Amino acid sequence: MAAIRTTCAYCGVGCGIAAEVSGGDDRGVVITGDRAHPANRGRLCSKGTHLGETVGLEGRLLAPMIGEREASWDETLDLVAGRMRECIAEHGPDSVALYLSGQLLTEDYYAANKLAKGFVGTGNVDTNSRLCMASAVAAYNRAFGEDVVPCSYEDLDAVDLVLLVGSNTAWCHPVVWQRLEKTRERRGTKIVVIDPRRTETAEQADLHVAVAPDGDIALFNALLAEMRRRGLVDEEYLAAHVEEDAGFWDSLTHQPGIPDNTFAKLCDLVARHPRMITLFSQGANQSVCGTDKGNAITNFHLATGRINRIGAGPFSITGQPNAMGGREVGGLANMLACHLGFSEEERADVAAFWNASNICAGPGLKAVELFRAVHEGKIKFLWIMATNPAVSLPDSGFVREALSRCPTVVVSDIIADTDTGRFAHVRLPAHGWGEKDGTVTNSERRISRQRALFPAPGETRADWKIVADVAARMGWGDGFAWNSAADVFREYAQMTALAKARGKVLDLTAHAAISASEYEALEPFQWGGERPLSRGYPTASGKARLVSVLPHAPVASAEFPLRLNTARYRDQWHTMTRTGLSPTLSQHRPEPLLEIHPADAEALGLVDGSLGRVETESGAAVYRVLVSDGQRRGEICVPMHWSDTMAGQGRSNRLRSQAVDPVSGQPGFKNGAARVGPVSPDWRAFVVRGDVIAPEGLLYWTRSRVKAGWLYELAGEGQIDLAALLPDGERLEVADMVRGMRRIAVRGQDGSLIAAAYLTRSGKLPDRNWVAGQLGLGEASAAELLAGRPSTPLPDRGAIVCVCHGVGELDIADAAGNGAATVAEVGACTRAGTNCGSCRPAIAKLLETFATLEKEAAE
Ligand SMILES: Nc1nc2c(c(=O)[nH]1)N[C@H]1C(S)=C(S)[C@@H](COP(=O)(O)OP(=O)(O)OC[C@H]3O[C@@H](n4cnc5c(=O)[nH]c(N)nc54)[C@H](O)[C@@H]3O)O[C@H]1N2
Ligand SMILES: Nc1nc2c(c(=O)[nH]1)N[C@H]1C(S)=C(S)[C@@H](COP(=O)(O)OP(=O)(O)OC[C@H]3O[C@@H](n4cnc5c(=O)[nH]c(N)nc54)[C@H](O)[C@@H]3O)O[C@H]1N2
Ligand code: SF4
Ligand SMILES: [Mo]
Repeated sequence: MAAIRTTCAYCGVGCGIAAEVSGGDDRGVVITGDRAHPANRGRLCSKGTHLGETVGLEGRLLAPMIGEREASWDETLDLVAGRMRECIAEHGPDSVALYLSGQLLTEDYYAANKLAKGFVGTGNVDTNSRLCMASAVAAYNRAFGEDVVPCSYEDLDAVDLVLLVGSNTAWCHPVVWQRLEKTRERRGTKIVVIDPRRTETAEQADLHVAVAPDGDIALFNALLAEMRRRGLVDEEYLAAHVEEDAGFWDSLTHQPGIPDNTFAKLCDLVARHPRMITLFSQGANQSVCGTDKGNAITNFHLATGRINRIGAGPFSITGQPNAMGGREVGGLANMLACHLGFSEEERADVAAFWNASNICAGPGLKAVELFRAVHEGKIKFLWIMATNPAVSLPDSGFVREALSRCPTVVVSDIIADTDTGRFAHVRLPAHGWGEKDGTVTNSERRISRQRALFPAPGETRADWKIVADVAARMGWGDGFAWNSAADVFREYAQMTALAKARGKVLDLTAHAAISASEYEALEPFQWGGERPLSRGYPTASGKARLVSVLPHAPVASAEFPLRLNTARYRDQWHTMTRTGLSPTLSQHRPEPLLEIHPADAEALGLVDGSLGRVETESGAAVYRVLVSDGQRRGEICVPMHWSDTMAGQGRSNRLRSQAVDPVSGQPGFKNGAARVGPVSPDWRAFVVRGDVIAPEGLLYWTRSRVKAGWLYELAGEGQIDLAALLPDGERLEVADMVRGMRRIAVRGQDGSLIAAAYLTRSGKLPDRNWVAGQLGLGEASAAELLAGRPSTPLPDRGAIVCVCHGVGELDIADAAGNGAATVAEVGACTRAGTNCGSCRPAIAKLLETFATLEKEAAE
């Protein structure tokens, strides 16, 4: 069967996929990388490779829901349009808000933005990109006059020095990382990681600069001052192409904030390599000074002329698959559409183009403000699409209060039970990745098609179509009379003529007459070309700008002495509504970890593998402790991923405050004040069963996906009714009151294991992997099930490193013991790292650890 060429569902690298659908109702699909796609040339990371495990219908929202009742589309759309109409009539257009997502297609985004800004007449349409790259957008706007990423992936093939600022590239943009590794092999490219944590990316770098949280502005200012001292400022470029804020050069007086020898090494690398890219991500953007960080970076590149040349430039890498598409079509509340602002003429042009009855007067509220307005009762109708703000917005306790107060909450999602969906009055079933049809734009401004692989299940509809259906019921059908995604795309491409006429770079007018069949066959293409700013800057003067930026120092707090960072895991995506369903991806980090320096852990009485509670002014959360010298002293890190549907206490945005960057409105997710203490449960247990439960009254629980069901980790105080956590069936049981041990296995009529629970008050629990592997099988004896291990012990493979081939740490240790010294040699013996390659940095790190241990043993 011919493969369908589409684009990955996950990150902003925007990898092309060739999908071979195996047919039938089981939605089987074989996923491989599309060799013809310029973003990845056939490569895929672990998340892309295992997309097939998350396209099933498990947990899907398949019909419109009014409360807990399934309803017809007709009834539901009437209700949504009716509530919206009442709201506008009684409280005005600004009582309505839409909250969108970089996981919508450009066509969806375009439709939603048009509805709000053109017809409802409110600017209150914002997106989760506010949490993601709003600061980079603001910095680009200040420096270049337009939101234009000046680099391309091709530059990564020709670069000599890469500074990765606040980017765990090996985990979050793995295919870009693999591309950099290839360039390094070919040209000896140097890689510097600027990140307070020693991440797997930092482990593989030539230099790791463990900057203090938010120390980036001081560092870049000092770096630029030093380059000026060395005569490396490009005076010619500055004179021809750049304006500067008054006093700009005098403002660069800061200490770099890192050890002298590290700074010296950094300066030497930077001085020697003019082909330099600064790739920046959330460690830069998600900060209360994120816009200034972005400009510290653009300043450096402008001043040294390291921009608009092959292998050089300040490269903000996008997170979500279509974060960039949203930026194009007005997903952000402070832009209209097609990079236009809210001036009288721009509004008039847009109103004329849309034939819009009620063009909005000006910018709307940005995400955090927007939810504050919901909380205050100013917004009474909120429509959330393709995002899970009850988990992902900061201060999520407050966000939940806001949602529960809002008279109408509409949620368009693909999953039935999400944390946000629990607050919805109406839930609308959308097409998921395997059914969607449209376009996305990746980090390098490349537009690619997402193509449907399966027929749409149940009553699901395209997100743009749902918007158009509501608009029609509002009486605005003429503006939304599209029959296909191609129709929407064509209208958007035509609309970019408004941007073009104003000298903007965004210009898709070459596609203004695209036919349905041309759209079907559309090949990936980049707007703006490879170096879009090389023809001049889209400002009034045609010049870019050096913006004076000053370091920002967080206020120390005696009550909350630690700095709290939040980050991502290699194999989980955001709030886990999709990757959390994959048994393969769930092996890498099945529980949310509190990473803490050994000295801090000791001082606080925390040991590796125990539980720790983090508290801030906003709330508290509980994690499994991971003692790690990759953390700086006084700083801790927790993951952003766990929601209330996946864990009892692991939702990290309970901890985050509403503090935002004053220019971009982006929250400071990476740096807050916290304290930590041990949690000492009376008992610990784990349960495996086929279905989902939500235990109550515990100190801690989490669930993670295993092949035939779920593995639950539990801990609590006092008594626990273990049997109550298990389904009915034939029960086998042992207990040892003295040791505080209890074990129960439940078998079905056919003798297969349907659930099991293992509890201890002081001892060890059996091997989860073996027990979870028995779910649904009838092979193990009663004695084996109660022992929690097979009578002939299997070799212990240690924690799984390579999820594609199921290779564990101890397998790799064996290979190393047998002489494998490189990642490639380990791959040749064990197959680890030979498929998607996402685990290669982890293998490299293990090899280094083994080598050090061996050296120490020899000494
Ligand atoms: N596996 C996986 N990949 C993803 C995603 C996912 O959920 N999972 N999400 C996608 C999305 S939407 C996004 S936005 C990207 C995010 O991609 P990244 O930005 O790479 O991811 P994060 O782990 O959020 O943060 C990156 C690093 O910033 C560091 N940092 C914290 N504070 C500072 C600071 O003050 N200065 C500096 N220099 N660094 C700091 C953190 O320690 C962390 O290691 O990933 C995308 N890719
Ligand atoms: N503490 C902390 N918080 C963070 C971050 C951090 O680093 N630290 N990072 C922030 C960043 S950068 C981001 S991007 C956000 C991400 O945060 P969210 O956007 O809230 O996370 P997702 O889990 O991706 O939510 C997507 C939702 O849309 C649904 N969905 C998937 N596909 C579709 C579709 O095609 N149509 C519809 N209608 N629904 C769909 C999914 O089931 C899911 O419920 O989190 C932010 N929050
Ligand atoms: S790097 Fe991985 S997650 Fe990102 S687009 Fe490529 S395959 Fe998908
Ligand atoms: Mo993001």
